[in-house]
Amino acid sequence: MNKFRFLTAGESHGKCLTAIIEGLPAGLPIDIEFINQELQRRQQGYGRGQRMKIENDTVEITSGVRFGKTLGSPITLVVKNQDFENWQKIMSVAPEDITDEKAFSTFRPGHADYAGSVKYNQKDLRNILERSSARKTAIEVAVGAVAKLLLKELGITCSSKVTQIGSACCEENFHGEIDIMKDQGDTVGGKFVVEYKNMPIGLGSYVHWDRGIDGRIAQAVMSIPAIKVVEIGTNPLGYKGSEYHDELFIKDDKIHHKTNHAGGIEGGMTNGEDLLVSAVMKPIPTLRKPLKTVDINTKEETEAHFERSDVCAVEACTVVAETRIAWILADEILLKFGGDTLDELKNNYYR
Ligand code: EPS
Repeated sequence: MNKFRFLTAGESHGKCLTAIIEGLPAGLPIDIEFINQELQRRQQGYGRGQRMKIENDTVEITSGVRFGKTLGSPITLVVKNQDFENWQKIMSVAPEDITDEKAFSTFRPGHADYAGSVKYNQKDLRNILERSSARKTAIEVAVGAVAKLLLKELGITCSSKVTQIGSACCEENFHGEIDIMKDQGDTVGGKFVVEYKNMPIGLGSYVHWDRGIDGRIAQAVMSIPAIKVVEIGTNPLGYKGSEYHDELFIKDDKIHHKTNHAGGIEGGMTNGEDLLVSAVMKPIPTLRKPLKTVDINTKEETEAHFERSDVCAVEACTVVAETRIAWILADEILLKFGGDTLDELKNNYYR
């Protein structure tokens, strides 16, 4: 069973996004400013849409923290949707408020609309869009920021960078690529890498398929909306074994690897080298110049629904990926080192 557990709730234009986290030790300092900075990072990046001008994501903590430190009890986080003010009637929970304002019936290819409408038997695709929207990644980042605070206590640090946007592999061309796509009413994806430093050895295991930390990280990153590829370390295609594998050497009584093609994971376990995770995000499927599709009501071919969206959200996605990896690392650390208090955890960790 997982040690660091949580659920999130909330629709894109509903009142708020909520999370309840369970499993953190007592005594962990909670820096709200840090959580808010992470939320701000997620809102940024060239190519974001109008929604990010409306929102100013900040967290409210309503349980589990007293005088700046965790109590060991469940922690509740709330991020308000500022845009709810404009959607109160449309997103009302009351049956008498039913309306077809903002309803839509033309599936966006590449989005959850079609499969979601069949699965949940919905004719108003708004009922699919609202929770499938990447808006929920805001509360996920807040949860990840709390996990990062635990990692920071153990000296584990994180960074990330965008390595490709569309066909542009050089940072100087990223904005140009996004501008071209915007002018064409199109969208663009890209690739990024996340790095965690000062990693402990032995998180994860080879003993069962579901205990490999590489598999857990891959799931956490792959299930971010629009992610299609996750890589750990160097993509091994085209390498010989003798070129790919990282030779070991000893210096000052410590064992190191000469290179880090493995990206810090061997045999489903962290090996003490930097953790390197890359991922590829597809272009966002909501297009100003819509693709061909079918209307769920008329069953006729038509053009896909368009509503306000981002041209490119790869930079924001790096923050989401960082924080999703933080969930897994926090969980594995608590599983391996345990402790009901931060002091107990630290004693076990540094022993
Ligand atoms: C997002 C909020 C959404 C979108 C975007 C991400 O807000 P709205 O739908 O009101 O514009 O901007 O989500 C998508 C493009 C999507 O397809 O899910 C956010 O907070 O990141």
